[in-house]
Amino acid sequence: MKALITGINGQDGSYLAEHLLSLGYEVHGILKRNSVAENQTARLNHIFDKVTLDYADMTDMASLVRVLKEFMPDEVYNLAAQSHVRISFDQPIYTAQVVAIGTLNLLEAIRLTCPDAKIYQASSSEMFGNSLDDDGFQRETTPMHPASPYGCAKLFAYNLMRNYRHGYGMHTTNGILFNHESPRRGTNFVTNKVVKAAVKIRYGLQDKLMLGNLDATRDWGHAKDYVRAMHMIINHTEPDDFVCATGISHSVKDLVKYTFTAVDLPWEQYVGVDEKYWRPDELVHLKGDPTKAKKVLNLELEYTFETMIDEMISYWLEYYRGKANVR
Ligand code: NAP
Ligand code: G4F
Repeated sequence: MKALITGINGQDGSYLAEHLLSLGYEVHGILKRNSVAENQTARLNHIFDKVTLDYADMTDMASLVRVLKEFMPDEVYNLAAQSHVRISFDQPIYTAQVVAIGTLNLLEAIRLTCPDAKIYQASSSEMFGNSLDDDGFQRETTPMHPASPYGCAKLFAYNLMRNYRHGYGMHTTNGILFNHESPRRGTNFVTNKVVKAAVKIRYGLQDKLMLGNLDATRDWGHAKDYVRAMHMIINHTEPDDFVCATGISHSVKDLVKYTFTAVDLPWEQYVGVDEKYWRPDELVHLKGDPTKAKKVLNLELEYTFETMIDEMISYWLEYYRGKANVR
């Protein structure tokens, strides 16, 4: 089996590449051009010789057609995105070009070159916005009212998948994934920002941590569990849409308390709030109902919030050990 991953050098792309290689797939990915080429593939260093990479960009349909024609994949995982919600308010047009029009470019490119390929779209719980069912959960049937340019662009891409499924009979699927983290998470997302800062403070390498909304709640799972879900979703007999979530949510303040306690620091002394990390519109609560994925796909998650944060803490403790002026 041959898989093409857009966004292969991102958090999820790197774990998905590992997972597919372990299942015996030939794995191919696209990279967009970056001036510091060596940093761009940092998450792939350990499997660099096992995957093939080609330059292409979601905003350049000709480049997508070229790569698809060359590789003719059985499965395409569309993970590429400007994926930072706060930054989507600063760069709304670019975000829409990559996430919304980029997905349309990819779908058209697949329709022209390899229409039988199965497609997985990295849809997001950010599409729900502040819409909740009466029981406080979001699920596949919850109305979607996105609260950011990123969420709006993801909703466009989600609907395209459904439209190409119904209109052209293509095997297009959506994983509606709630937040998922790991030591490979970008350090400007809140979990890795908090964990990295707590460890640096513990080692005397940083004085303070400034955050935005501490009351927002998120349903945080582990990226390793969720890439297994991606493979299950694309390979389900009928193309369909699935929520992937833990069903448990925590506030940003809970995350801060858990992390600082784990490294033996009183969080109140070190954590402040800076308005620059607030968003013009805030998605306040996310908690997903994973019932459908559990029942239909038999999806079981291995990590809990606590084991995931512990793994991230261990990663940063190891990273800074030796560089530290421990106090
Ligand atoms: P990530 O670490 O930010 O990775 C995004 C990837 O997209 C990177 O490889 C990036 O390459 C690539 N990319 C960005 N713009 C591109 C372009 N114009 N052309 C080609 N590639 C481009 O995100 P992630 O956390 O792995 O998430 C993977 C996908 O799932 C994203 O679509 C995200 O929106 C979605 N999602 C994530 C979560 C979550 O909690 N992690 C939840 C729901 C949905 P560079 O690094 O070189 O820029
Ligand atoms: O870690 P975050 O930036 O993730 P957010 O906005 O929920 O988006 C992530 O999850 C989505 C799925 O729901 C993905 F689709 C998306 O691509 C991305 O992976 O922020 C989480 C919460 C927010 O409520 C934010 O306001 O943390 C709050 N927060 C508080 N202080 C902060 C900060 N977020 C960031 N990034 N930085 C802060 O200093």
